[in-house]
Amino acid sequence: MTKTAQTYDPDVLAARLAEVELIHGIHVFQSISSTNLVAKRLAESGAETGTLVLADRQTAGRGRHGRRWESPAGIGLWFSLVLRPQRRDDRWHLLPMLLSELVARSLIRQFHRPFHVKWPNDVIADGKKLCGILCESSSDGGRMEYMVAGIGLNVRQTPDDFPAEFRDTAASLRMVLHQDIDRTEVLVQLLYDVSQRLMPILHGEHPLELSGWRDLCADFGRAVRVRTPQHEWRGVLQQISAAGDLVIRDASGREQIIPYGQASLRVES
Ligand code: BT5
Repeated sequence: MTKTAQTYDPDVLAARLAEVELIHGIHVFQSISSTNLVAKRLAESGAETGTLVLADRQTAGRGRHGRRWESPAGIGLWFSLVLRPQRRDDRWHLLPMLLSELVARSLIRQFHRPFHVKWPNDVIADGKKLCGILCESSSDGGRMEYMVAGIGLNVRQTPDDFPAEFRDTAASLRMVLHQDIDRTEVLVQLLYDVSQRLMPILHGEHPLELSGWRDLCADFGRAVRVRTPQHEWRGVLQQISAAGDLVIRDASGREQIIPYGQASLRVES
């Protein structure tokens, strides 16, 4: 399969996203450092909820804990949203989990095949990472000022487009669906679906909860390795607590609870 060039047309995007309640203001870039960085700057200068920052390419795309997010031109969806929750909620730190569920559900609706979530911030297809989410927030005296939700979704890559280090662990929609995909169409549908579920939560009408996330996680009962900078655990994944913590049973039968935050999870079998 060859790849025809796909660029974003800001007018088409504005017209297609006009019906999406969440979206207020669209900033499209050909190449920027990181959509999260630009969205944070916009938020600092007052950008409202639903400001969308979209880049064809990121030169310094970021993952969690300073890791790199590969974001070449023409083949992925790299975007960030500014969100300003209207209600205090001590569960906003779970936004990456919620968003991974919403992305997976939207892809299931669009493409009628399974997609899964992996703790804490990934969407998985055929056991490989398809999408990663990075949320950053700013608060003032305990009050959440804004959050920036960054989503990176691989759309049109072939295996050769990924760097060798994660060629075996990364996937794109094209690789799992065996067809080329229109990025703009996926984005519009995705934002529509995210908006439907997120607006009532942002308005405080619905709680942020994880039951729907659990239904899409295929890792319960599997052997896992969990790492933090200080420690490593091995065990079988039992559950995710309401607070988003991992609950694993280790070889001696003891339950270990690993807080949501610094940890990375690897599924071993
Ligand atoms: C993430 O971090 O998964 C969060 C990624 C968020 C990216 C979006 S793109 C728009 C917005 N702007 C940004 O600057 N970032 C957000 P983490 O769980 O730390 O995973 C990072 C790891 O995934 C890397 O260390 C690589 O091993 C792997 N990786 C990097 N690029 C990838 C890609 N395109 N596809 C699959 N895996 C990748």
